[in-house]
Amino acid sequence: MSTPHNGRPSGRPSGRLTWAGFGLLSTLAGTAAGHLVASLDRIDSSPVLAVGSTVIDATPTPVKEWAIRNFGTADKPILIGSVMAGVLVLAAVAGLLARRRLALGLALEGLLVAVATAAALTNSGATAGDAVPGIATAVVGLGTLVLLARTASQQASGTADGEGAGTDGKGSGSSRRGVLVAAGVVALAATVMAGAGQLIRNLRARPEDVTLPTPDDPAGAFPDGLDGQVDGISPLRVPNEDFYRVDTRLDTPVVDLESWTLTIDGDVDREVTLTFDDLLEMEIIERDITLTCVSNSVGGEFVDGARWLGVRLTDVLDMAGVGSRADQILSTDFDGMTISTPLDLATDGRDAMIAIGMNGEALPRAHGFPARMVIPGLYGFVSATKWVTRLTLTTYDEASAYWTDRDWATDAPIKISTRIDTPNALDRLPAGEVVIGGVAWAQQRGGVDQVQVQVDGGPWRDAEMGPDVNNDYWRQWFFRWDAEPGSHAIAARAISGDGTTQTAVRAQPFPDGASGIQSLMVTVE
Ligand SMILES: Nc1nc2c(c(=O)[nH]1)N[C@H]1C(S)=C(S)[C@@H](COP(=O)(O)O)O[C@H]1N2
Ligand SMILES: [Mo]
Repeated sequence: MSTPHNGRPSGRPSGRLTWAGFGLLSTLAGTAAGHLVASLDRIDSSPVLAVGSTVIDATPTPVKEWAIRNFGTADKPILIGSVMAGVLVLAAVAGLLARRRLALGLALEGLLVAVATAAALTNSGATAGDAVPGIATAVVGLGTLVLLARTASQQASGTADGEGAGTDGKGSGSSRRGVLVAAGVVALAATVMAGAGQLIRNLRARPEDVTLPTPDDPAGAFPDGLDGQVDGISPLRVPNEDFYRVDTRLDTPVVDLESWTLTIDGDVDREVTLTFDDLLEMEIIERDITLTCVSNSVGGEFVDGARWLGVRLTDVLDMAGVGSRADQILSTDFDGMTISTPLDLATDGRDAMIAIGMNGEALPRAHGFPARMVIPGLYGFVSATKWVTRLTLTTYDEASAYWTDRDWATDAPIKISTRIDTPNALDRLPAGEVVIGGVAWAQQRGGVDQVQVQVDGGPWRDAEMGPDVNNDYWRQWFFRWDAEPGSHAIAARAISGDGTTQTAVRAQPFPDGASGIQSLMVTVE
């Protein structure tokens, strides 16, 4: 294997690829060990996730906007992927440095671990304990690099002594085998550790083990939507696995149900802490509500309707007794992430709730297990705190929340909007009857009364409306269009129950939600 071209001791194998591989493997093994250790306590201190969330938090809002526009919900996998790719390049460099001098490689790997540990320690809510996964990463990562380096040089010197070094850089089968076996063992160990970390997390809390109570105040019978009738239209009720997901997390949080509590504090008569069982004892309500993300662009995917089960937010607040100074509910999730909600809007009689169920199941982990806020009519970033653990009654003067600190609006009612689900932009369609269909929403604006469709800038014509679930729910609609050959522009707008017509004035999502009318081109043949 070895060639002493540049005066290195002949016992040291010179395969650059091999050494780059050592850097990669030792870094992966260290990272997997850190992830495993983090999974035992606080997954956020896992080296990869810690670096990833630090990058997310530090990303300026316009860049985030751009990423969401271009990658949608894939922004996170892309981010983790880029962080990982960058780290792996550096890991390979560390391996190459170690080939020259082991200490150099160790120094670079040590630096990587130090950065990840620093990221974990500066996470919101971090404690000194969050350094432990970093230490595990360092011990396993650096240790593995030393071991691999040693195996390689032993094999190489064994080769030099026994079978003769005269093989001119090719090395013998047995030396390569030794290095390969060592590398294989490390790769296997890394995989097992990463898998074990995931397994441990999954064992901790299982939404499927929760038995949901029957509602004291049930929602009405859910009507049949147009789902079966209009090809390509959004389902009236969106299944949990298809429901849009937007949050700052890189992982799917696993919150322990046994130790989970919800505390109401701040400007209250008495601080109250509720367990999950305490919630089950309260009056349980069931409501059909459509959530909408402020990042949704006109015609976008970040809006869906579901049936929620839970308790009234006002019932929870009343247990603590809200003081007279508060104008904000600052809600905090299990990890210290905060969302602020105007107190007057949350308590004005709308169906604001602490939800524990979604479409007949416990909340999925991705959607806030074991409990989240749901408030009709306000964008999710000021209302829909997932994995919620604390409601602090405070004022906007005293406290600000995650997105407020990033210049998003503080008070953000959902804007009336309509999405065309079918046809798709640039579709080629046969002439004759084409069914145009979609959904529209106007939560807390009296719901959707009417959707209108416009072809080629002509008159606005009424669409046929699907069932009206309630004013906080979206409504399906469709329009039979007699399509003639040529290229056509199709647009749709909604008129809400309070008599407002969806505005044509365009606004970007930042800072308080997109507006405008979706219009798309199709070709009829
Ligand atoms: N803890 C926490 N809750 C959160 C968020 C978050 O990042 N962290 N994102 C909010 C945003 S911006 C939206 S639009 C809704 C989305 O809820 P969903 O992912 O269940 O659709 O959750 C809200 N709740
Ligand atoms: Mo959102």
